[in-house]
Amino acid sequence: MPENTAAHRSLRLGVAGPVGTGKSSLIATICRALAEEIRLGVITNDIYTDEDARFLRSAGVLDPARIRAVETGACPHTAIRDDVTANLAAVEQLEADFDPLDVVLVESGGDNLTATFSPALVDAQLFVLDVAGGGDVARKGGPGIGRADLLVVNKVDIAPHVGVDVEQMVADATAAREGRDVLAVSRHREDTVSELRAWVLAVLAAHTDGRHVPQDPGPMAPHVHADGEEHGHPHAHPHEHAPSR
Ligand SMILES: Nc1nc2c(ncn2[C@@H]2O[C@H](COP(=O)(O)OP(=O)(O)OP(=O)(O)O)[C@@H](O)[C@H]2O)c(=O)[nH]1
Ligand SMILES: [Mg+2]
Repeated sequence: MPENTAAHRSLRLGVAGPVGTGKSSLIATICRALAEEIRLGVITNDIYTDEDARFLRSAGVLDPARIRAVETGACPHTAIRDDVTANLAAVEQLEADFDPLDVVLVESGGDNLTATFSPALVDAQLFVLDVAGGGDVARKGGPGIGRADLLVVNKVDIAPHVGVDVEQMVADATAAREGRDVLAVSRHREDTVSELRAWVLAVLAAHTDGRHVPQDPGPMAPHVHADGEEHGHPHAHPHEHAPSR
């Protein structure tokens, strides 16, 4: 049996970003573009439901058994960064049940601009913004915008309707990311879907031959937990979950 190193197991690819920016749709698009070529699995995270998993199953882009939900029961970032146990168990179970898988996509519950995956859970991560959030968002930075492996500026088909200049938004994002990858994507534009598909295949190739090194985009913004434990400087963002670490 091959050693269980990164190079011998699936590429675990996280998809994070604010609520409603199109994470589930992007995963459906990736599955549609690649399901015949590579072996895929999907883990979704919702706070109280399995709605995203049900949406993806009903999209008919992947065997429904390969799409599983983790109900986090707390702030989404907790389950993808502070205590990844439930997600890691779900990913490993999926990998064991469908061995071998090439890529497992992990969708974070929609969170704020600073939520990122721990490199203990994923090998690479996408951060998804949409043009409806406004052209300025990309400039505002934060760990996901600044240092995720790929920043997706999503729903570019509606840019004219929300008064956003996509080229400018991509240029701002590229500057904020010091040249890291940025893609303008719409699920309604095949040229952008092809670019996204090529990006995933390139990271998979780099992962498989050991060239890809997982990066930690960095912790989320300092915040205070409900028990009063401070992480960085205090900031009005109380949580109901147990303290991390
Ligand atoms: N016009 C347009 N709408 C899109 C696109 N992608 C997604 N949407 C729409 O955006 C809405 C939210 O999409 P989801 O994929 O559910 O977003 P999400 O980020 O998974 O949402 P949460 O999981 O709730 O945070 C839906 O109404 C989608 O149909 C796109 O490329 N263009
Ligand atoms: Mg979703």
